[in-house]
Amino acid sequence: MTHPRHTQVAIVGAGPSGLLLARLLHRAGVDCVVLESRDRAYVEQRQRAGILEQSTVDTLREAGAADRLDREGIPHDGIELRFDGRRHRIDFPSLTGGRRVWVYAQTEVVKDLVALQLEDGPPLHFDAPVHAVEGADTDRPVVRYGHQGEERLLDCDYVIGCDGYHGVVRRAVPAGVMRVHERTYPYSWLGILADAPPVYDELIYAHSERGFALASMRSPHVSRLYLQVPNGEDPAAWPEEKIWDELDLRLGADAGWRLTRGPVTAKSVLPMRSSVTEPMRWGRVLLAGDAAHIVPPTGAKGLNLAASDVTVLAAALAAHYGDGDASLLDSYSDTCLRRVWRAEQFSYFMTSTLHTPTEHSSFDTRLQVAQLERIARSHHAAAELAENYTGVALQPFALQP
Ligand code: RFL
Ligand code: PHB
Repeated sequence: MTHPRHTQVAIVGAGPSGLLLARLLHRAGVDCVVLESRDRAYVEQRQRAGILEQSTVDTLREAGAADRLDREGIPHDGIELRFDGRRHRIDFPSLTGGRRVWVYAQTEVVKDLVALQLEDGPPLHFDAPVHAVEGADTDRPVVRYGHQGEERLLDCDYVIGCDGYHGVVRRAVPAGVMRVHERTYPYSWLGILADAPPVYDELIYAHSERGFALASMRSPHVSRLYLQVPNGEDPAAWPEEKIWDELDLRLGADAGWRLTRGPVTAKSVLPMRSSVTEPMRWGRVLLAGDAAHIVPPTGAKGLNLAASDVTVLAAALAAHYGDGDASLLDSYSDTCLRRVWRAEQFSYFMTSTLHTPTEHSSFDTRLQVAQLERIARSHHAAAELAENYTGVALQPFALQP
């Protein structure tokens, strides 16, 4: 593939946000190039999210990237909460007027988008780390990147930072322009992938005095399971038997309840963080997805927020190039941040309600159980959770007050 020297939109990062933005722009007739620092196999195999909201599925369909999702994605109409030795199911459709979510792994979304992009463009370059963005305060920023042992330059009208939490694009913005609001948590997740059938046909979020546990899935034969562990935990401290025993203890609502065990094929420890950078735009530099905000994974929101940002951004760039209307670009940051803060609040709520604080007292635990009881007994409290989990509708948030 030849390397263009100019494009309308330079997209840095080929995670879900960069890839989806590229598809949406391509369909809208806007010219773009995607630069990704890692190789294709790495990007396609990175284990991450598993839950797609309806609006994310709709955007993937709009982008022409949902054929396999429509065949293989598993619709879920609820989740189960386990606490205090009890089980309580949250039924999404009846609480939200028909909304649901899909189990379809981020790895598969990324594979589908990469395949489409390599088939019919726009250009996507792997092993092309961006080193710097120059002239970000001019009308013609330049992206400096490495590829095949050479330093290359790409001129563009706009640079989009889809380069994740440790990305470089935001470094082009002078200090003090963007403000970062951040919180870290005193615990992490140990996540495993196992060749074992899921224990239940929906996700289980379990509160336990031993710590939080989550039972998710990737397919009818593969389970994705998480355990709360202290920060800095070494995955080697968790041999397979210990992981399964602990999952049984934390997830088990009934005596004798057991997970079906199987070989563990991946194991890692994931720290948790909440972070929002605002505004998400400075002149011709715009941030999207994890480059602009991070949520702890308990609310399953990260990938969905990334999809929502780029849906807004693609429409804004299409309006700008199509009929010279810059108003959507001007409101991009405000439009996205309303939804981002809603998701931040929900993710914080799910995290702090379900995890055992490191220095917890029995009082804290009883408060958490009282909150979970409230969700189990009140239609309003359950509907609040279900609405947030299935995704706040984009449209009302796109309207100006
Ligand atoms: P990504 O996926 O981090 O992609 C950024 C890309 O940028 C590249 N890059 C560069 N490329 C060129 N030059 C540079 N200088 C570059 N620097 C970086 C990187 O290599 C990478 O390819 O960000 P993006 O696209 O914004 O996507 C965000 C999502 O990946 C993330 O929010 C979700 O995975 C979060 N998340 C979940 N979200 C959900 O909606 N539902 C879930 O169920 C869910 N579960 C999760 C999750 C995240 C997790 N982890 C690992 C934090 C579960 C976990 C365990
Ligand atoms: C996952 O399947 O990886 C997953 C599901 C729900 C979450 C987090 C992760 O809240």
